[in-house]
Amino acid sequence: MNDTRTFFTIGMAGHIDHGKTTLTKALTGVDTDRLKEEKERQISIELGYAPFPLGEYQTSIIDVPGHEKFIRQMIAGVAGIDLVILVVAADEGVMPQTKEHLEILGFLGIRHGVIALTKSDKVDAEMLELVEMDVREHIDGTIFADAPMFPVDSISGKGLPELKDALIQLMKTLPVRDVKGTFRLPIDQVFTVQGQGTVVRGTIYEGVVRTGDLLTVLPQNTSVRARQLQVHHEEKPKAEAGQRVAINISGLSKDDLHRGDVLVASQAAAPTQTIDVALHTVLAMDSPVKQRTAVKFHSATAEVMGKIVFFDRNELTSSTTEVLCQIRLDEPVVLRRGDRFVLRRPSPVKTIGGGYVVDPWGTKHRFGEKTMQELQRKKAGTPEERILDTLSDQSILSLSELSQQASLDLQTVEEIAANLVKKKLVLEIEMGVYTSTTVYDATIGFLKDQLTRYHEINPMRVGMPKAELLQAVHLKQNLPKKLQEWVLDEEVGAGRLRKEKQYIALADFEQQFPQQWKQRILQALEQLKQEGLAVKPWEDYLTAVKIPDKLHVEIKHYIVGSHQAYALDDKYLIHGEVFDGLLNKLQADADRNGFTVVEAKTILDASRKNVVLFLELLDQLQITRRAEDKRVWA
Ligand SMILES: Nc1nc2c(ncn2[C@@H]2O[C@H](COP(=O)(O)OP(=O)(O)OP(=O)(O)O)[C@@H](O)[C@H]2O)c(=O)[nH]1
Ligand SMILES: [Mg+2]
Repeated sequence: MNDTRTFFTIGMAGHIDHGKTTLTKALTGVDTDRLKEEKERQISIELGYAPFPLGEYQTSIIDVPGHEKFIRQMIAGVAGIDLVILVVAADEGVMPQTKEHLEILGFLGIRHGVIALTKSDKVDAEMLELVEMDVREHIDGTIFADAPMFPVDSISGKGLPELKDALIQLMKTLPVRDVKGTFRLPIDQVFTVQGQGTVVRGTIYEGVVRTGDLLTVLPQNTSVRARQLQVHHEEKPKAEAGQRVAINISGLSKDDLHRGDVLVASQAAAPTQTIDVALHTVLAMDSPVKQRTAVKFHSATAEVMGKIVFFDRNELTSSTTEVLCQIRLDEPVVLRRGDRFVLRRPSPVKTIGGGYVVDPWGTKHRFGEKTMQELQRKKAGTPEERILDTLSDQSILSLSELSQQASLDLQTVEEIAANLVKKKLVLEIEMGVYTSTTVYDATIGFLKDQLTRYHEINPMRVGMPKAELLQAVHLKQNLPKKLQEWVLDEEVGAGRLRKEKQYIALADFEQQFPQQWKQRILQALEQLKQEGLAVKPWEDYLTAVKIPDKLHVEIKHYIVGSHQAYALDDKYLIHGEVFDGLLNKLQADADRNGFTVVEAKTILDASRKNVVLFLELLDQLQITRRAEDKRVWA
């Protein structure tokens, strides 16, 4: 199984009727316009999702509506994506929502995409060239400036192979999502499944979720359990950042949940109503935005009304520089520092701009230079945030490394680290060496995933050799072995993992025969039992029931390790019950002060050779020992 990143979420974007849904269907076979109203009006209204296997990648496409009235859905849809297909119809060229979607993608920090010129079958070569130039002109200076462009015809399929190929190439270069972060899922759909209860769906922003996890719904602040996870209708034990997941949760009904609520693994994210932000405006604003103007604030799947507050001006006109200001919201939302947002005017609805959250827990500030300086400082991050961010990035660091990488002096780092340890956000692995709780939790997760897989493949082994486990997790997640080792010790100490000699196992793992071969192996064991001490080589029993050769060694290890059988020598085994029976007989009938091989042979009634082997086994197990030509009980 390949553990490098293989799943991505691709978003569609583009003007109404330009062919996003048709292209989605041509690529995936899924018609994402499912609603009756969508069919009747022949426009998309809600977000559509389609699994899209692409070479070695398991991607999903999110189809968004292009109508200007449904920009909210569009923002919710593209907020969590990795890359975008910007759709422009060749017979129409760049239209208002082409531009607006482009702006929104920029504000949301989407960095990667390709452009599809749909309906290319409707225009001639000359027209196609003109449209290409038109599009190039509009993407000049945006992040799509260098994006590859492909004419396609979604009806005949022409141009799709090239488009797919470009997507694959792009995915090869995409960065890995932050699976180390604390799990966070902005909910975009809530529904009830007959007989199962409430299910929420969304794209995972950060972290990993596993079946059974205890989660919190914000802003309600209610605990729920993730009863079952599905990725594109297939049940999975876990899902991680970048994947679309449906989670069946316990404890809340459909009416208690809404699009815009957030499912989190801890309280690291809390609802807030006053936020300090860094804002970039659209280039062509119709009229200035006045102090305390009502605005619509969109972030991830949430849309909330609020007021914009400036501290260095009374109105905002189009600006090419960043403006630090505050948004006061009418309702709580869940945000983290660095989260992206889009601001729109409520009526007539127009995008003002967007940017990122500088401080999710802003307070009331005074107008003036002092506040602006404070906002500048916040933008650079508090020392705590810098330390936590650095640890999340680097996993484990010493005080001096932390001081260097977070650009803080040693004494400050020492004080803050001690404080963070008290708050249980940071852990001290050894004197002066730290990791964060988030990294610790992620590490346990990776170790357990690895063990789960190992147990599945090797159900007969006690556990995974520790060195192999550390190496596997090190290779896949680049987590230092020192950190893993510490986490392992803690988990073993707490009884959540088990350690036997150099082998590590999940606490509830039980060794067993592979399901597929179990019956036959039991048959072989039964045969072995029937034959007492007059056994054939063990291999023969397995071969007789057609167990593949490659499993022989493993099976022998397991049955001997679990005392279901005993090894007389390299080749011969006797059944555990036979062993017990013979031992009892010998203990009952042999002379208490010692016995010879000949005497034992008479009692056990077996060949001399096997009796000798059996007695040697008893010596080896320290049940008996040799004393000159006799054996005595040890
Ligand atoms: N000839 C031709 N027609 C196309 C092509 N792509 C889409 N169409 C047609 O264009 C119309 C609109 O297509 P949709 O896929 O619904 O457009 P959309 O972008 O999803 O529209 P909204 O979701 O409402 O924004 C449909 O009638 C399609 O059949 C194409 O490549 N060639
Ligand atoms: Mg559509």
